[in-house]
Amino acid sequence: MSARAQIGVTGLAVMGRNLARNFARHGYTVAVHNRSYAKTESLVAEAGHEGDFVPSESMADFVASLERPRKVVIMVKAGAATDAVIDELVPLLEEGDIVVDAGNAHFPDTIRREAALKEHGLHFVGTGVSGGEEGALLGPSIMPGGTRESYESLGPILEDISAKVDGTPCCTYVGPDGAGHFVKMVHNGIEYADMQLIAEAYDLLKQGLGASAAEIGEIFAQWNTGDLESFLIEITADVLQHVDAATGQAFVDVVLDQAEQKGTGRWTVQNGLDLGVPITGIAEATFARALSGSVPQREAGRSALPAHAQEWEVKDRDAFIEDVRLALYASKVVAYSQGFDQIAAASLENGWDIDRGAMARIWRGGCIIRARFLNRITEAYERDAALPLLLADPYFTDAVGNGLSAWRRIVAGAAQNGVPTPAFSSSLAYYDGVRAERLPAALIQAQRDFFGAHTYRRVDRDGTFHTQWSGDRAEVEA
Ligand code: NBP
Repeated sequence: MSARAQIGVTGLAVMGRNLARNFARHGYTVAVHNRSYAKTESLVAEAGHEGDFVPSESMADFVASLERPRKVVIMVKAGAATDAVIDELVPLLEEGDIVVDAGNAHFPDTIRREAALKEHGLHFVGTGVSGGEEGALLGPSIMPGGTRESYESLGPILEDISAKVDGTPCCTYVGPDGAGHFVKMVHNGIEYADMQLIAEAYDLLKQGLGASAAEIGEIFAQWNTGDLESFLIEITADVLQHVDAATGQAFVDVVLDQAEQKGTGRWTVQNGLDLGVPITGIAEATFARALSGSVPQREAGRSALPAHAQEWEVKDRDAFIEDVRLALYASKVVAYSQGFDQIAAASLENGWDIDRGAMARIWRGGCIIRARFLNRITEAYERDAALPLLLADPYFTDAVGNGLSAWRRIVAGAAQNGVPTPAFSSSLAYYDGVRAERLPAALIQAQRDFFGAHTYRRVDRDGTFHTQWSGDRAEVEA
């Protein structure tokens, strides 16, 4: 076996197969391997003409077919399968070789694996890949972590096969060890928030206007020509206009209203809690999916709980549609602002030094949350790399400020009319919270000191204090 492949892919289910084809189509000689040989054979039989593939049945032959330093991309089911493949690979590799995990690993696993492979002199590059099957083939958004040294030889290949926007690759070095998978996780969390906000906008238009799915689809198609232009808005317009062949009804009306999740939203929320970062948009989106799937509770609630809501009387159809659009945009800015805060907090905690503007740049193409609006985020972080709050960037302050009255009208209207808008409402509450001169947290600190002697700080002098609540109520310095 001559070592002539420039890159190898092990794990040839939908994602690995398409990624391997993408490398081959870009002129790379690609070593391919899968646990069961049938997938390798079918890839070479069906796509062999697209480029230069070097198939191997055994892992040893696969490794032997790679030029040094070897670059092996693992694309298997995240979790135990990844560890099994790593265990098989490591004894076959040599110092300086690069192992890329392009699956959807949880970032603490990536940190653990990176440390373990470093002991063997190997580079381990936990890499987020977004864009699903089609992205893997035609150009995904790629978020590689690991060492900078590994990026020097691996980066150009990944940039080559990534999506391009205005000629710029949707791939850049993210940061050490788990940084790439962390950023991919937050990307997925933001995707949850974006989808929930779009779903709430759809519901508002449906309930407020009594509009049909197709009519709402046309509104989304119109929105996709402006600031909201994005892959998710585009597919929403398409889905809403799709008719179910079996019944002739709007497709969305025949789909069961119970959303599922694979777990990345949950990971993002769990991490937000660990870091103490209020990612309310992502959390509400994750809980909204959970509520939709809470079948016994929904059955009980449906029959027992009165609405005492008003009939929604929308007097000006066009003005209402514009209000929903502005509220959607503002809520979306909040969700992204929170997600970027989470990246900043994790970057600080882990010493990752993540460039947030660059993350927005590599999400502009290839991935599910690709959107025109991401350019504005990159520009905001170019103006101030240490920006503490995306919402406070002048562009976003203006953009959200212009829609503020509309946002308040929509959230108030939804509450009065009994339409659940958890993400719209909590985003507005976050906005009002983060801009507040003074929050009722002062009372919470006083309560905590009362029942648990947790102490408090004062507005008028430095130090930490406790009031002797059960005694003479004298204040003592703690
Ligand atoms: P799957 O997640 O369905 O995994 C199937 C692959 O894992 C097959 O190649 C299978 O080999 C291999 N595998 C398993 Br299962 N256990 C193994 C083991 N113990 N040892 C070696 N190989 C093992 O594939 P996928 O949908 O292509 O996704 C691949 C990765 O990409 C996942 O981590 C996924 O989360 C991530 N991802 C997926 C998408 C997407 O849209 N699908 C998007 C982004 C990222 P076999 O053929 O021998 O059973």
